Amino acid sequence: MSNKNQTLGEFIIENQSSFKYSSGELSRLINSIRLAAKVVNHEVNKAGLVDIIGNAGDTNIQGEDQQKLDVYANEKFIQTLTKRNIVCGIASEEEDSFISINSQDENHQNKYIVLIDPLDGSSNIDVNVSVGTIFSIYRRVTPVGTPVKLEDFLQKGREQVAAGYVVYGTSTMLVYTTGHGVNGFTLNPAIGSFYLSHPDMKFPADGTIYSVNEGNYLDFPLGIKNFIKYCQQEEGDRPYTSRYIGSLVSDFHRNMIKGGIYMYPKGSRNPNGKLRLLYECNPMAFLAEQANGKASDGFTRIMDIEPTELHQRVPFICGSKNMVEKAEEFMEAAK
Ligand code: P6P
Repeated sequence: MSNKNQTLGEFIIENQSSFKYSSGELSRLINSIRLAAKVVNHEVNKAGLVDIIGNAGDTNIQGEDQQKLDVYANEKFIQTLTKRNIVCGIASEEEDSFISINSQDENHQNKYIVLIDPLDGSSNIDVNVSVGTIFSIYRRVTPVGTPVKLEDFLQKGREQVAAGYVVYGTSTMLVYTTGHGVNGFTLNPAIGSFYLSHPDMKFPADGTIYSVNEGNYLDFPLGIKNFIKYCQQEEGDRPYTSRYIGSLVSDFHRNMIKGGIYMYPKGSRNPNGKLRLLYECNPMAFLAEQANGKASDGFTRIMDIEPTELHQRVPFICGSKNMVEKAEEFMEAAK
């Protein structure tokens, strides 16, 4: 149940009872993400004006240069989630290992863990192109009352209780699911509130947009090459349109609204693909499936993949159901 122009806070309260664990903790958790998103949005929006653009002079575990906003966003999300005393553990793209949160939860009574990519697409920051935050929420699997363990984070994507993203674009939106569909909220910066602007978001079953970095074409598996050639052929609604922003959240968001497919296949430089399973692919796959879309590695449903390590990468194909299934057909045929 949702009505347009409802604030995110009102929506959370109204829909809290639909969440089977509705003890209010998840609501408080989503609210803390909302707060962190507003704080990060404020910095992202003025990145060009203050000395926060550019390289933080460090590299993360991925070996990627840490942009200052990456570091800032990471700190703000961790700080906000810790202060609200709701989660027992956090994993982040910017942290080598997971963080056990017990500063105020010395008895480890909190039940939720959060995995985040605090600022995805950060290479776009200096050129004023959209970036995003991605989050994934699980209930812990180890006993309440004990410090979290790696196994709490290495859960299959199908165990997620909530997932979402913030897209810092021409407007700032928070889009999330708790397993009851996908809803999008747009920030009114003058008031500082998110308003329900995109209720019950759904991927069109078909689309005419494909998103992939074709600079890597020669490196792609044969099935992906054949699918791209299929997209480019003159027939019916093809050739499709190629749109690739270099920011997963933005490409996903546009494809969900207009219909389309996003692909980050494996290649020689990225033998397992580039995107991280736990805090990029799984949350986006949860959203995709909740919006009648699909997400796989070309063969296996993303949310069925058994994680083996915190920062593991997987090939990622996600978007309109019929387009993903067509790509999977080409992958199967080229086996
Ligand atoms: P490439 C950003 O670093 C990211 O993780 C996604 O947001 C984006 O789609 C992809 O990588 C871009 O990678 O190799 O095409 O520049």
